[in-house]
Amino acid sequence: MMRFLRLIVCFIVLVFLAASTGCKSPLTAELDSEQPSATSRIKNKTYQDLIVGYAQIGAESEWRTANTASLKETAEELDIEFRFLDAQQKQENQIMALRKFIAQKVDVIGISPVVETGWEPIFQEAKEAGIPIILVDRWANVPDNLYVTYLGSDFVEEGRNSARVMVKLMNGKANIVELVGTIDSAPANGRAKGFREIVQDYPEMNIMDSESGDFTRARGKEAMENLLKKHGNKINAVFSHNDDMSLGAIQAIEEAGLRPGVDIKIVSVDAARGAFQAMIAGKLNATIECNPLLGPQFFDLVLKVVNGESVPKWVPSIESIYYPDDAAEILPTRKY
Ligand code: GYE
Repeated sequence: MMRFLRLIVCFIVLVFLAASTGCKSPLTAELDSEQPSATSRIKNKTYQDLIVGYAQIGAESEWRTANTASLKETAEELDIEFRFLDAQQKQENQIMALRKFIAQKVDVIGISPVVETGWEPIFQEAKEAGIPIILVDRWANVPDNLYVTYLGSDFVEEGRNSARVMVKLMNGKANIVELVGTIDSAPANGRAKGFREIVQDYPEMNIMDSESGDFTRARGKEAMENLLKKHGNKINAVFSHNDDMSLGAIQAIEEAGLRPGVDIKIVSVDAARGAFQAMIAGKLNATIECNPLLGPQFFDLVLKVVNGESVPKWVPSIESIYYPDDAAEILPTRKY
């Protein structure tokens, strides 16, 4: 009897707890959902209501300059309060920028993480402060629940395309040196991986050496000088992770008395104006497009996120491949 009474008391307590903690039976939940919820009654935010913080990597390349301009121009057009910080290619500066944005209680944070790793603690801080993070251009290696979406390119596919182009250009036989972007950055990791995925099926496509040029023209030139010193005339192909490093490499090759684009074929990534000019001059053999004009798509995502709309976990950019043949015709249409 006592046991039975105890059971009844437990049941009543459980029912009471469920009711007071908002636990609902499927039926009551369904009925409730027909009423306008508190959030749907709140008016949707517009661009003018928003404060957006953005932690940019730096100004290392033509690509980055175009990317920054696209973000700033779009923010201005849409009349958004845009707080932009340039981290000069240093992760610690990006972390400081994020901390600042959290203290300022911005609505959304956008970031192009300079490297892939080391973001979890600061992303966690933003999450605890209720500020959503959108990854732009570069991906960060963090659990899915620490960012809302990633807007950017498929770097592995860019690497695969670079290799496909290189295989054709060299008829499946080459001594390649690789100019690597910023070490541990998503584009450097992805492009290196994709390139190898294709090249491994061609036994005579030999990746002789790799050196980082940190995505800049000056460092690309230095890296190419070192590689030429080490391997001399053996090199007949360069895979460069971006156009700025390719332009640096072109200078180094010319200074070594060789013809870039002829003695040493070069395949590059970005499709910036400088690459088109180099192709017209016959010094670069192809460039794989990586689109930096992400401003409009970024702010579109920001608005959706603050208004609770669902967004895909990855929004990829649409990209092409360009060759010297039609470079002169295409150059005037290029926006970066
Ligand atoms: O390819 C390079 C830039 O993250 C995709 O960064 C971007 C890369 C781009 O410095 O030029």
